[in-house]
Amino acid sequence: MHKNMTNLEIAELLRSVAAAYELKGKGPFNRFKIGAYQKAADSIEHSTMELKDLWEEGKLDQVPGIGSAIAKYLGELFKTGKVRHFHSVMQDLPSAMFTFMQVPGIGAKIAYKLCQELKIHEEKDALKRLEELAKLGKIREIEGLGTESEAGILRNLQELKERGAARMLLPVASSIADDILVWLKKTPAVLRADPLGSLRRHVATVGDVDISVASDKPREVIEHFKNYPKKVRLIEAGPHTSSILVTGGAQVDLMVQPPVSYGALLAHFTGSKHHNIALREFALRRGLSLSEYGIKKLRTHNPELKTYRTEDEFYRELGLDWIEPELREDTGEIEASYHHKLPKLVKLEDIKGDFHLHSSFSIHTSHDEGLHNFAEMVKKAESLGYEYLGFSEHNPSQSGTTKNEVLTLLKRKKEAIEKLKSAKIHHIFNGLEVDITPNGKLALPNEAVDLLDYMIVSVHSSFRLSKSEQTKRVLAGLSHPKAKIFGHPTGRRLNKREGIELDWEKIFAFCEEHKKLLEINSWYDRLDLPDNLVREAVKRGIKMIINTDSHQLDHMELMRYGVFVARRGWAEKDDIVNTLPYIEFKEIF
Ligand code: DGT
Ligand code: CA
Ligand code: CA
Ligand code: ZN
Repeated sequence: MHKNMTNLEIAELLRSVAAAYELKGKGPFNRFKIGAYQKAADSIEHSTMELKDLWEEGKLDQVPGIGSAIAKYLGELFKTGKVRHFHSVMQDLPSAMFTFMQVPGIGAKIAYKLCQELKIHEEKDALKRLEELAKLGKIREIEGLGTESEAGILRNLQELKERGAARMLLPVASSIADDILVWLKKTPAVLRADPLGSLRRHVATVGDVDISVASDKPREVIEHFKNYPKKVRLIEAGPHTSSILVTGGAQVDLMVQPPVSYGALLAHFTGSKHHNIALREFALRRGLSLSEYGIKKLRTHNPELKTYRTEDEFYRELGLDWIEPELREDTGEIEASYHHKLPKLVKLEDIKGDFHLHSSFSIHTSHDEGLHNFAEMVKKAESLGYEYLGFSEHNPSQSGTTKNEVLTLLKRKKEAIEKLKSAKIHHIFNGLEVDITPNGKLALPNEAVDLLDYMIVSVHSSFRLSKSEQTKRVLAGLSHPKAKIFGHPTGRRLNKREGIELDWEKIFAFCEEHKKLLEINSWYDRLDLPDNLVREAVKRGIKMIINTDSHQLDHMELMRYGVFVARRGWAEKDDIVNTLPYIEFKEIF
């Protein structure tokens, strides 16, 4: 417990108190208290306002779910960093118990039992010990638990580990950074400010937000940073660095350097770590030592520090071409830079069309429908400067429609699109996103396919087939001549679901031979094909298409995230077919 706890931490604390009451027995009074603490925890977890701010404004009792007793305890917490009553309720209980309760499926009673029977009391390494003992079969020996509980606990421990490592999705981290940049620029001491680290490299998920500032007054900048209105806690502050925790729980690291050495700072904190290490070794072999301040020549009597205003000058000093941040992962970029062979990465401005759009045109789709109609989406595409687009609603539901109904629906859609075309609004393609069913068949009758210009074929079910079955399934689905695009190929959902297992050697070979396109889906929790597979595809000369998978107009602006993925995979304009002008693009379909 301490004075500056975040909402999430407070919610967890209240759940611990509830658990303590739960162990104390079943009296009606206890049961009432347990409910009250749990309800307060739920409400705090979902509150958009920081609880401490509300307390300072005297509005704590206005939060639904927080009664006067709990409000009083929270006041004590914010004032003194402790709640005597909570201490007295929880003091006889092993602290490891509350750690165990983070594991899904472990409630207060089981947690307590595990502590007693396995003799784990301290929080430190509690989960690790629990895992070890579960693997040794010690949990099944506890009365009331069995092999099934043991297996469940092991599974849930694994899940917790993965979730514990949950990272922010790129757009979330970007918007946190943008807000802080606006704040930083409010003081004249800040001459320039940039997001660095994984954020600047446009990694799909971001651990913490790194920000650099050019300034001759670092102290003023740090003070201003510490006053950021959404700060919930100061982690540390030094003469030119500081870290804070902001609303929502993200950590933000700040680094300040004078403008003369800003180039070195950018290079040092853009990373990745592996790129930095490789670059340092590369420099050392040339008798140079790198730091966030600049470059020193070693083996001279009086090694003098040379500073760099820009990253370009910094890299040039090392005999290297400037390297795009997306490439800085130590996967050959330093070598390529040295030989002037870096790729000319594809850019957002190169994109001339979007081919994965879900409109509201009703064809009784098997999955979700879009929100906007053809004309609205066409207009949006025009505002984005596109030359062409393709509508690809989900196929009609197989269980809910007969074959004749499907044909009627798709004829109607074709006519509607023909009408748009004759109005010469745009170059419009009539597509469909079709499920590849678990047995490899497409969820659309063949006659219906004849009505389409193209199909995106995708996996939307049975994600856990074995690698060989899954590969067979996908290749069967892709083998139809009109199945031009393999949609969101791995099916991953970042922080939610692992991708399907595929034999990529076979998939690539098939795409190469039959000129199939791999989609780079820009939806921010897909970003699928992932960047490492993009890189493989680029190496083999397999073409890709970057789509947004939009279900409404503003989704169409997510294209940039797909472009980031392509860039991280070293893709150039030529690797991405929707950079082609219409005349050449239409030849593919
Ligand atoms: P993240 O935050 O996990 O998404 O990934 P990054 O790449 O932002 O990593 P972070 O925040 O730990 O570090 C920020 C920058 O600092 C990173 O871009 C490279 C640099 N850096 C981190 N660790 C090291 C290190 O051990 N050595 C060197 N030379 N640089 C490092
Ligand atoms: Ca970072
Ligand atoms: Ca960091
Ligand atoms: Zn899909």
